[in-house]
Amino acid sequence: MLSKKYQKFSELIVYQIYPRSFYDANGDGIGDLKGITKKVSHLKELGINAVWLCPCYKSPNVDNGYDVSDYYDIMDEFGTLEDWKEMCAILHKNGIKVIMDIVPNHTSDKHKWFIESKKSKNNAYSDYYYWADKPLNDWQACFGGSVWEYCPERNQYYMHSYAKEQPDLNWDNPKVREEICNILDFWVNLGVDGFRIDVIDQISKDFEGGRNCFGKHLHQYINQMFGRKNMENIFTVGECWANDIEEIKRHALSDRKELTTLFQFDHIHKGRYGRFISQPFNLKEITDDLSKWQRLTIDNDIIYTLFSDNHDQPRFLSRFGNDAELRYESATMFAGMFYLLKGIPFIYQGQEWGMTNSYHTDFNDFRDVENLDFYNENKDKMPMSELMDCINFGSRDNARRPLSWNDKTNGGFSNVTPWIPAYSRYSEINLEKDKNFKKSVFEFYKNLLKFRKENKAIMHGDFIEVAKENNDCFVYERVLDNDRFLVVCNFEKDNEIQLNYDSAQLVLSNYFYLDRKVFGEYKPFELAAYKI
Ligand code: TEU
Ligand code: CA
Repeated sequence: MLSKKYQKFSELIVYQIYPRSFYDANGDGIGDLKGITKKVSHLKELGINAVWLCPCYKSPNVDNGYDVSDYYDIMDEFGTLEDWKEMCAILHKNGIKVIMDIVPNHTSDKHKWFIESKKSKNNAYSDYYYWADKPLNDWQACFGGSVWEYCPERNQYYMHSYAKEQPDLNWDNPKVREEICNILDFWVNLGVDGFRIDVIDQISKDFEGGRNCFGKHLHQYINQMFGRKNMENIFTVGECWANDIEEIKRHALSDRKELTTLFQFDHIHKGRYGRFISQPFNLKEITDDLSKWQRLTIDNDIIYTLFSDNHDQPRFLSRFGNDAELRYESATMFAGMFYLLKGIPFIYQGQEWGMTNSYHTDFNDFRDVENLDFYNENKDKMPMSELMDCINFGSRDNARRPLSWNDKTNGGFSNVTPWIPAYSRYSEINLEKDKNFKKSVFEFYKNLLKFRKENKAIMHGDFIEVAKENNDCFVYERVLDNDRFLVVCNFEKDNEIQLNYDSAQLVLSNYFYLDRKVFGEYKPFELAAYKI
């Protein structure tokens, strides 16, 4: 049974904001903090109670803010610390908690620590990063090439798990740990309610075991950050690629003095090979992952995170659903499929009105550092049209196109040319239009979240999968004492579900049924929830 404090955390419904693409309030083509402040009423209407802000610290933006050059200040394009305080106060006034994204594994190469560190082998910052006379291994960096980069000033190599402009901090240096703790305290003192921690598993490296993560000190380092008194009521979600429950328990959650929860990515890898090459898939593979992790987290008393999308993934709806004639049906079915499970819902901006992938034929329309890498590696190996298909399929920019608030210039995001070309379908798919449709994705999200908040069985109940043998749907019960619900998520085909629940009453439907029996024929991407 979860402690009271954890019960409270598990009632969060988080909305993820990628500030650069959310809303441009001052007309320079870049989303900003004032833009978030302006849209608080939208968040309130949706019914979320927390926002996670992707990094908004000072940054040269090689990796859009995940390369931080000053953790104590706001990036110029986004505004000032005063703007942040104003935004935070307004969110709080509306009952919305603020979760900051902290990047402890690496800094920007323009951070003063690195600028100093690379000057010599014996200065105050020389051990803030990993330095070696020659590459210590053949590990590959996430955005291409070796993790080891030569630096002429020191005549040594430094390590970078991501772009070469993102040197990894040396967490084995106690001074580094202290610096990060000071940064966390600074933001806690300003009133933040939680942190999303970027690649938490990588702050301790397992050099002997040959893994760039889950080193032997991870437990200690996380505890040093979050096991402190002032962190007691701070919500923390770690980003980490663990797929072994024992590892998660051992490293991240033991005694609950470390992280509240972490993201688990198994389901996100399906249907592709690497990032840019698509593979056939069956939705059952994904729901099998969800089902497996429901069981594991519930049995081990761990809070799970429910998400289909984030800023690193193409739109789930386009990858796994039908983003053409059944767009409404798949957007809403997926919402029900994830957010009626046990765990903390995370909604990524634009999901709530069914934004899809964006289609572009010119490589100049893309911005992400990761695309460039793939492009350079493959431009002589594949025909251009095939290369562009891969990039359109897998690019993180799919999630980073400016939000389509209405059908005006650039989807109402900004009057001027945005930092990245607008979402290709904004005149057809935008919030204003969506709200005027009978089939409104936004309306469905509102009802769904309201339903979730009103029913303890959905927030806290057990999960029992049923009709497992039917490969074309995902059906589960949510149960808390006498309170019982049945959720039917039908996949893309018409499908007969042979289950009898005699007194079941329909409570949610994306096909506008007022009543229907559990037993029977379900339509493509139909979602039906019943009180049983
Ligand atoms: O992502 C870390 C991560 O696990 C990568 O695999 C990431 O998913 C990337 O998309 C690889 O294809 C985090 C952030 O979420 C991401 O935006 C950053 O680029 C990265 O860390 C480096 O800070
Ligand atoms: Ca702006």
